[in-house]
Amino acid sequence: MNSICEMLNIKYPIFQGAMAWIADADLAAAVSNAGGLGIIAAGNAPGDWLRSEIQKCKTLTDKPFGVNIMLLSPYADEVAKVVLEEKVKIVTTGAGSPAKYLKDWQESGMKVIPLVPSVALAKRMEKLGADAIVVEGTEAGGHIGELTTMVLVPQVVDAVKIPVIAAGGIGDGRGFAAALMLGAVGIQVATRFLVAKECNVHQNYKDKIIKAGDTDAVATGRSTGHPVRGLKNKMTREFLKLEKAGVDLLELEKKGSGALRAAAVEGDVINGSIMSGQIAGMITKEQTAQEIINDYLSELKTLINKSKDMIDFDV
Ligand code: TUI
Repeated sequence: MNSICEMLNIKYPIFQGAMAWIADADLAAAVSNAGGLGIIAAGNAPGDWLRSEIQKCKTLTDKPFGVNIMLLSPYADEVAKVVLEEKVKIVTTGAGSPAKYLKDWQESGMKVIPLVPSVALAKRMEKLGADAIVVEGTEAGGHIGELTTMVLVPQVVDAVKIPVIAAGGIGDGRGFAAALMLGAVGIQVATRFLVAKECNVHQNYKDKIIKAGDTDAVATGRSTGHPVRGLKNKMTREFLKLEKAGVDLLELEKKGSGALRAAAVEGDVINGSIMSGQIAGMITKEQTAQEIINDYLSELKTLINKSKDMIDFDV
């Protein structure tokens, strides 16, 4: 059996990536009910919000689900306690090292899966005792690293023994097949689930994703050290202009905060931050979480079945 499915007791090795302000109990439960791993994003939310989403998720699914803790959050300590108290079985982390929480979490039987954007961090997480890792290429949306999924996954697979889940740029079953070929045991998908029928993100946000083309997801903030990928709009154009002009970095960061909430919750897709991965151009319609997962699986199966015929030259 697939190592990550066995470890987490899930049917398919497809994680739903955390999306702050977006990935709530409704989306996580829908993905888990469809056989994947739904993940509630704690994002920048306080502990009581997370607690009620976890409790809601337990009423919506009897399947395993996870919580993602964004380590830059001012509420990180608080939500780290909530996942213990609510006996969440799987925690993923992003935007930092979960070192200070890892022991407490694992002593309570939780599986801990950090997200990393490099080989060095992957090795550090394995040494700390992480159960698996998600390696995220720069094709992903939101807070990103430098390396592409294509070059990062095989290098991390060679460097660690724990299971590797690939993330960033995996928009359909072709990406799923490629990730398995690179040595990953599973995939994490976020942007595609933005347009899930069960996803509560504002309709304006979904419409922007559906309309986006191949070059619409751009990275801002490379010069601040916290690059973030999202769809081009007035906000990204102004941000890039200020960045180019060498405006005070702190001022720039302030401009970024609150912008994701504006787009995701209020539907302000002009001044807000429409975080998105580079695969937005591949998304053409709203679907249920089950339909999205079924698409990945059927495309993967078709490809694997015809993979021998793809080598129509001598090797
Ligand atoms: O975390 C993400 N993506 C995110 S988080 C987010 S919310 C946000 N809010 C305000 C400001 C910025 C973001 C939106 N998207 N992806 C996983 C990820 N983790 N990418 C990079 C890392 C990472 C970076 C540094 C992981 C570990 C790390 O370690 C540094 C260290 O040594 O402590």
